[in-house]
Amino acid sequence: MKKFLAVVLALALVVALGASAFADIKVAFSQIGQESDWRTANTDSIKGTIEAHEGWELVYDDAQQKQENQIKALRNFITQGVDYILFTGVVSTGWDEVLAEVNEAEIPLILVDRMPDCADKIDYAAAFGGDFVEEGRRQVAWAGEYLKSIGRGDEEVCVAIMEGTTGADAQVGRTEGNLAALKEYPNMKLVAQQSGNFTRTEGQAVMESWLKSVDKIDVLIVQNDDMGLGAIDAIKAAGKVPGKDIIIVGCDSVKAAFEAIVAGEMNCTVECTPLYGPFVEKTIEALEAGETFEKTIVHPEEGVYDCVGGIDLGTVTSVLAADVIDSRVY
Ligand code: GZL
Repeated sequence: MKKFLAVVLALALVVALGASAFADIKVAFSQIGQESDWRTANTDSIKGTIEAHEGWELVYDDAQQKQENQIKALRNFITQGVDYILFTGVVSTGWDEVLAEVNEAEIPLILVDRMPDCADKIDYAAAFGGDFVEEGRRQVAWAGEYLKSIGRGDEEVCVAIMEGTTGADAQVGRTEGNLAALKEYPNMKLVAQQSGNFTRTEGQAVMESWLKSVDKIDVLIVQNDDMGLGAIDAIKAAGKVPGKDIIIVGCDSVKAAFEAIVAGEMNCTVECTPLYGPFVEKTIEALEAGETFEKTIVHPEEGVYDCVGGIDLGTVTSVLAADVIDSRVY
């Protein structure tokens, strides 16, 4: 019996090592963490695509939202001699040195999602991300147009902006878009602005503190849906009605946001696709084949989904969340 088990174990080892030994290319991915449903969907899309591709092996690292872990992972990828590195930084600054090391190792770098502020000083093979400024603009514009549609366009309303992770270009861009759009709606007064770090837990905590310290909040702009879901918990615990006493506008368009909108507890979410897998696959295939391609792609800014439908934002008209919730895949 012991001999049999030893043979089975040896065979399993050969199979495991064999798969790695036969991989044509190793694709390393330094992912920020698991802070939101968007991030989970983004990870699943990229990992799923790479792992399903014949001859490709994924080397994955989850940094738990710590920059030092990402820097360690990038150096580890270099030591392993991987063939490609996918990278999205938890914040925009502090990457110059380690990305220069990636360049020195001559490993093609593919920037996904959040861009490092040293992007113009390093070599990268491709970049793919969202138009965060437009997403932020759409959030506030939707609130302004919605207020008009319910006869509150001339009423002075108090607006709170809950920002994402401080220093991430998704936060910087969305804040720029939020503030620029606020100038178009003089009745909307900014009364609070603070980071909820893109997480549900911190979103709830920030909302709890605002409910105690801010006199009045009529509109809550949350730079991702997860913070909005946390805020809903805090608003309900304080005996107020989310979606009515406080209008809530999210971003990401994750399934849980559609469910909150259909339940009347949230009012709108602005789409930002996390489904990067197909872009990553196409780019690596092109690089492997020595083909030329569009180096920087800002993914199409897609829909705005809400509680009413038909809100015209110039670049897009909102769609009733209840009409499309069954077709959502993340
Ligand atoms: C956006 C991405 C943001 C999402 C958040 O491209 O960087 O990070 O909006 C996530 O949900 O945490």
